[in-house]
Amino acid sequence: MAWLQIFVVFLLCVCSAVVGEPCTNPAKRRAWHTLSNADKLAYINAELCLMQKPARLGLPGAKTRFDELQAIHQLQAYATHFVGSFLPFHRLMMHAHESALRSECGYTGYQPYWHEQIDAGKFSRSVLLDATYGFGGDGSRTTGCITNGPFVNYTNSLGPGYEVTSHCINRRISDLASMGSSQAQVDACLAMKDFETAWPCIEGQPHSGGHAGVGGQMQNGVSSPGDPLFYLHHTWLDKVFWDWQARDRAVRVSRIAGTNIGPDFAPGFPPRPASIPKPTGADGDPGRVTTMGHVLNMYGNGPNKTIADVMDIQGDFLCYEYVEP
Ligand SMILES: *[C@@H]1O[C@H](CO)[C@@H](O)[C@H](O)[C@H]1NC(C)=O
Ligand SMILES: *[C@@H]1O[C@H](CO)[C@@H](O)[C@H](O)[C@H]1NC(C)=O
Ligand SMILES: [Cu+2]
Repeated sequence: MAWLQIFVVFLLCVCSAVVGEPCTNPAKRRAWHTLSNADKLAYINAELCLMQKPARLGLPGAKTRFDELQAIHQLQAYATHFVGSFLPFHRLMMHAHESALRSECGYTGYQPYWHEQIDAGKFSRSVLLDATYGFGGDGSRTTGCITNGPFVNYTNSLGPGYEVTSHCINRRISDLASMGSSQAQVDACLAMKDFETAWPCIEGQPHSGGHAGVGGQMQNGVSSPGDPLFYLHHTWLDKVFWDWQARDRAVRVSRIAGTNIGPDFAPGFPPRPASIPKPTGADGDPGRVTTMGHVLNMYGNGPNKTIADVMDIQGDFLCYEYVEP
């Protein structure tokens, strides 16, 4: 009977290779507020490493690997906001960033998130803006440039908006605007019953709370990933999305909706120049509605995936969980 056992083991191996490894040991994404100083520095140093690595994908204007990740967003801002793919797209982008930190810069942790409820209404006093164990503080009132912290000398090549210019990381913190990230705003979205209402709720406030609360480039709908805080903000937003999905998991990982054609112009989004193609909505969808087969384009920063691939954060492709702060 030994041959039968060997055959069964062989079949199991082949089958699990075909369907992918099940997510049995999800990576832990933690709140920045709960990280040790050593963990914070490990993350910051990995980001600085991406800022020092030369670009390799040939994307317009990008000089570093950090810029190339920003380019994913700059090149398709109108195709990925105000559309059904908004949340899955940013989920995959966070994964591409986390993977780059790990595979190219020796980072052994996972993407942390900014639990913004803690700081809502008082972003200016957030520990995330610490000059030593954080991302540096507010912009100068004269130049807009951040004046301290580990990223003070970074010359960003993309932005503002669609422009390709050399500039500092700039901010203009607004405690008032950061109220949009409050627990009450989050709870209002978590209470939504279907994707059609949960997605625009999440994309409105809390999404805008983090962007407008930080201000400067973070408030630019096109070039916002030029501020490294973008990744902490959007990973938190991904947590809000997941917390909503987890309330009715089987249904909410298997259904998507919403238009796949964004507006021609949106507040906070500079007008799309002729060099950037108008989104056609044709990325794998048969019609005008976002479907599970919709392709999320990472422009070579990690693999393209479909929405179906990323709807479950503990599925065949993604494998992580959010640790509550
Ligand atoms: C930024 O550049 C200045 C001037 O060269 C230097 O003194 C400072 O240490 C640099 N700061 C960082 C965080 O790299
Ligand atoms: C990713 O998707 C875009 C748009 O569908 C496509 O042009 C590109 O070739 C794809 N990239 C890869 C690596 O498959
Ligand atoms: Cu975005």
